Amino acid sequence: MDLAALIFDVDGTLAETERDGHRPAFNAAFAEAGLDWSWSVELYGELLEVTGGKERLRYYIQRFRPDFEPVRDLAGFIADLHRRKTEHYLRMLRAGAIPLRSGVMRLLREARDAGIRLAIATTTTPENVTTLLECSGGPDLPGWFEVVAAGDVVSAKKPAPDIYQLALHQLELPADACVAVEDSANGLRSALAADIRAVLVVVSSYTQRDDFSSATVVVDELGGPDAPAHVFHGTLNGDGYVDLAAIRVLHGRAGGTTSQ
Ligand code: XBP
Ligand code: MG
Repeated sequence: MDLAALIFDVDGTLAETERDGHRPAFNAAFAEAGLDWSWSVELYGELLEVTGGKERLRYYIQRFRPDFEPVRDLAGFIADLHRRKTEHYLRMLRAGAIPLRSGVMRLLREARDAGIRLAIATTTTPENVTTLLECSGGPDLPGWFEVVAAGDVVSAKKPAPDIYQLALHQLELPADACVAVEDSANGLRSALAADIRAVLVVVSSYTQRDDFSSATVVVDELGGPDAPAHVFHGTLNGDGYVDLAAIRVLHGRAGGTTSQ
């Protein structure tokens, strides 16, 4: 199939949200709830193995706070703490604290101008996606995405295929008409498990040591005309950065067709 859509992950891919966004938001929620928990940069890297904020909180309690007894049921306690965390995170986004990564707006604009459809497949909470797009990209940016598949709408989060399958279903497209753009091994596994064979990985601060050997192309940044991307794996055709022409070629190499 010809390339019809790009499906983007959010955290780590559109923006470096984890270390200085989600992590301090969790810590602020802990402090607000009177908990003496604090997630360091290093510990958070370990916790990122578990996707989804509520799932991450549950894992942390089981692994690091086995004697912790919430005053109410654990699921309710986690949901409440996570709600507080989301409020803190949204406040940071509204303050413009987290910019989009380099080349993101350029690539989105190029794809949109060429009639390539745009979608999101992410583990994070839907409001986080809309607010990041609005506050870091511009008020119109959320409207550029035809499909936003996010958070708890599926029962199994990445690396399960469910969120990519949902995005494909809502786009009404087969997997071979799409390219997924990801930053983590969990995200790569999720896209591949949904049969999307063309996956571009843009590594992020926490994922540099992940195994990306099954990705089509792995780069450090999307880059731009004045900032070439460094290629870790695969071949990036074109002018040395990720533009739509390069994406069409990688899509073709992964089994799609490359006609314009
Ligand atoms: C992102 C996540 C999310 C965020 C936090 O993974 O795992 O949990 O860390 O967001 P991916 P929430 O980039 O693979 O989608 O707290 O809203 O879940
Ligand atoms: Mg990610």
